[in-house]
Amino acid sequence: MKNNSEDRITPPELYFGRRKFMQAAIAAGSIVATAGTYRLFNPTSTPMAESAPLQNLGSTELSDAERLQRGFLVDEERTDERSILTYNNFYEFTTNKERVAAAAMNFQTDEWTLEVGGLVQQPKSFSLAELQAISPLEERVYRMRCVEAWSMVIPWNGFPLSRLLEIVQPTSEARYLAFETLFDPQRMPGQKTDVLDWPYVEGLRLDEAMHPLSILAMGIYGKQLPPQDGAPVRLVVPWKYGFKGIKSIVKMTLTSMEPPTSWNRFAPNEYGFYANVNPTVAHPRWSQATEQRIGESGRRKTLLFNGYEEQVASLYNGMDLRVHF
Ligand SMILES: Nc1nc2c(c(=O)[nH]1)N[C@H]1C(S)=C(S)[C@@H](COP(=O)(O)O)O[C@H]1N2
Ligand SMILES: [Mo]
Repeated sequence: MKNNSEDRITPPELYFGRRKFMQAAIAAGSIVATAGTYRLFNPTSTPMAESAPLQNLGSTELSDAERLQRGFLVDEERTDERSILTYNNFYEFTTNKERVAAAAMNFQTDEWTLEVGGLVQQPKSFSLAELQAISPLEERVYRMRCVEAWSMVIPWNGFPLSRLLEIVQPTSEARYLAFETLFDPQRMPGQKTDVLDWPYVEGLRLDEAMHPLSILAMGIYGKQLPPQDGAPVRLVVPWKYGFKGIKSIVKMTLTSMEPPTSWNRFAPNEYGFYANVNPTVAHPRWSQATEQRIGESGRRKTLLFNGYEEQVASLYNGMDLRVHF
């Protein structure tokens, strides 16, 4: 999503349609020009961390019809696991999407703590075991739409963010929730560069954070979240652009004022605080009307609120979505 680094990155339609692309290239006699691309992205050989199966998967009492209606399940083909694990944005490791998995493979998260404080009655530092004990992990199959106009369908395992907030009990003054990623340049070498101000920060309005679709994810496809996707715990808010889904969270703070967010700080005219998916509000440098679903050929129409309009539109009643983009 960053101007200078994105230019170096091969567009996904090239390597996800690699076989076709290679055939076309061979036919055109230009194999030499494509060899580099092929070497760069070969998902079957990308070294990455092995993820253990999750122990505390919960069975949902809801029928599939109810899950569909609530937006917990989407009636579209799931993106294959390999693509989800090998095509990532995580600038703490590298700005090259195809290299994040390898760059993050030795990232250790065993002694993790998540500190929750600010305007709460019960501030608490959660160990990983305590986080996992909050709730059995439900499966949520959500669309994921990056602001760069590619998308996936990801089966997350997680629990509603509201469950954690109920434990710490926000005070009546709390109106926003601020998030912070780990800052540790030894473990996250991308933090030795200045592509962004570190640590990565994000925020939600408290009613957005309390919405049943907002989850803290600890797994994908029934296995522990791998480092490249934000281990050990990351935010998922499916009606917003992917960059709101802050990874590897160490701190959450309830506040009365709108907290700063990394991409808004970086380019306030390009990335708003709300970042709700909206096909009618173009990014200043590209349209948001359509998207490339990873693994598909051709483009899909982008849906208002990423297809979750029925569930979330009421959060924004009376707001001008062009002003609060
Ligand atoms: N800490 C942190 N969180 C982050 C990012 C990042 O660079 N650092 N990238 C964001 C962006 S732009 C996207 S699209 C998603 C990508 O999530 P995925 O790699 O699991 O698909 O993570 C988001 N969360
Ligand atoms: Mo993104």
